[in-house]
Amino acid sequence: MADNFFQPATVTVTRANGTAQMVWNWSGGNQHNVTFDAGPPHSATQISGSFSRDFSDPGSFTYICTVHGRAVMSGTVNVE
Ligand SMILES: [Cu+2]
Repeated sequence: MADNFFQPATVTVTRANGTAQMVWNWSGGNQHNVTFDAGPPHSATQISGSFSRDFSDPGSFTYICTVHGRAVMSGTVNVE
């Protein structure tokens, strides 16, 4: 992610051995977070670093950055 967007905003991942891991990397100078509509784990609100989440169930997982809001910073992880 950067200021102020997720790139790419939509990602499709395929599970291997039942799990798919997604990693978000922070770039830019603003604070952001990754907050899922379906609940935690969420990332911290931070300026740099990374966050990873493992997905064991298929589905469409939507998330936003709560600092900048859904209209500005949102994304979707499609897990197959
Ligand atoms: Cu943000």
